Amino acid sequence: MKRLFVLLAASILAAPAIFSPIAVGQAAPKPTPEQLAKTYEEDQLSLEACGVPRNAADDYRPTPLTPDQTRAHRLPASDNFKLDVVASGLPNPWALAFLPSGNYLVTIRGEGLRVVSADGKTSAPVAGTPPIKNAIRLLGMHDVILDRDFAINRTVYLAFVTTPEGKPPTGYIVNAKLSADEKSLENYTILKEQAGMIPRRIVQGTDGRLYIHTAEVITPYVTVQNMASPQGKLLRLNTNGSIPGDNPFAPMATADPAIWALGFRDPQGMAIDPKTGELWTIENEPRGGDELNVVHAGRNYGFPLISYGRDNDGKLLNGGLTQKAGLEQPVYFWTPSVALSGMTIYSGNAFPAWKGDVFAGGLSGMQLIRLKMENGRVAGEEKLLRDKCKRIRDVRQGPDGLLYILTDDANGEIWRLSPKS
Ligand SMILES: [Ca+2]
Repeated sequence: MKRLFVLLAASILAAPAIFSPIAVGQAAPKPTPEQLAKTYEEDQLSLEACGVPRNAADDYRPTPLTPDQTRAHRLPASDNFKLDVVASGLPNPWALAFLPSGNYLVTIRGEGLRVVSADGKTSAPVAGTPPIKNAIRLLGMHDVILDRDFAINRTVYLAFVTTPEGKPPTGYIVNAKLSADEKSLENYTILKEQAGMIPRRIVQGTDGRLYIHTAEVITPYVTVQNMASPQGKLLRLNTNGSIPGDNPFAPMATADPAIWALGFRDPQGMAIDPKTGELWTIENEPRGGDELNVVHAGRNYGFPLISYGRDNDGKLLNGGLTQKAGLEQPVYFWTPSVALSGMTIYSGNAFPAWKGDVFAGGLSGMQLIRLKMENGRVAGEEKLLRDKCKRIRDVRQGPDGLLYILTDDANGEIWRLSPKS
């Protein structure tokens, strides 16, 4: 138990600064090796400025398969937004969803679920939420999403870990109905339950199915390539918990039929590209090598057989192998780690310059990452909000097209980015 805590803590502790802004509107120049080195150094300095240790000070940098897979050139600094604090005093919030009432549904890692009113007042815990009890502080209530027909059916889905009396820590994916007054969850139904499973994020696909990303954080990560285990996987369920008939491994007698893709370590962010319907995810490797992936049915994303990071003890994973036939390459990776959290792909009208960009939170990296995408590849990277020195837990696009951010803190906050007038 203690060991797991230490591993989790290590994976979430990490890095970065204030980059000299390039004039907005200026074409982004191709970076020189010196500039790339500066980017790295600046990240390290920004963490130091925040009073936290540098992450991977030895600058371990394995060679990418393609040059656009890491350390993309730095985008001109965005100057198109202002930041407002919507709410504060949330103890380690994990995920954020938007209710049609204009209120926010927020998961609290160690507790459950709360509603934050549009004007920032936090409710008592939502009654009827499954009890969260764990010896491991970093596990608990993770994601919440609304069903796409929530306005009609009031259905929400939750992903969490709790420790039932006399049992080991157990992962759950459940659905429930939120009462009309938003004060209680009405009789939740378990869709999947498994000892040791760490469900992190849920997304409802364009097909209406639930996609659930799960983690495996204990060395040597034996469950990740084990088809009988739902850990370190992307799972796909019908909204009532049954298995879709076309799940890729359903015909395999020895496989968990919920598995849709495999080979992940600790995925904490997931989003549908509104243009293509593709499922994009971000995950944390133990030390360096955090990844952005586009996930397709039946494929193997490689962990721990290949990785651009190292294990928590600093040793190479599988001899430092980074590529192998039959195993998917990440679209992009980060060395050192930024400890990725939530993500969104921006599709709103409030920030025309950001349309199609990937946003991802950084926990130990204390930053909001923006990736400019071109044809499914990363064309540039910006690191926002580093001057705030806050661990960023989630980033979501609101129904109003603004960006909302959760900070990971005993006094966690909801931030809103809106256009600068
Ligand atoms: Ca991978």
